[in-house]
Amino acid sequence: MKLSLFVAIVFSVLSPLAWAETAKVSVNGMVCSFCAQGIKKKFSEAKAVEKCDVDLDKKLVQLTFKKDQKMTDEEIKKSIREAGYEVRGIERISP
Ligand SMILES: [Cu+2]
Repeated sequence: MKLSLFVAIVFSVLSPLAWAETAKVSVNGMVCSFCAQGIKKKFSEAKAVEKCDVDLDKKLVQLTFKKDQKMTDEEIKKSIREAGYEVRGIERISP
């Protein structure tokens, strides 16, 4: 009984996150925190993006989309290109 209550609470807390689709975008040419800031700023203007995390070590931009919203590969590539960088690959993680 206690365990099932615990599980129910955990799921109710995590479920909004579980719905969100994320994309891991590997980006060429991103080397310093200024690059990261530029890319974050670019995606802060994108309606569908809830959160944008940049990992400089792995050269990864992780985009978390709002519920029922996402960007196509082309839209992501366009935004990265406009920020001055090149996309190497996009990996989608669906709930
Ligand atoms: Cu830089």
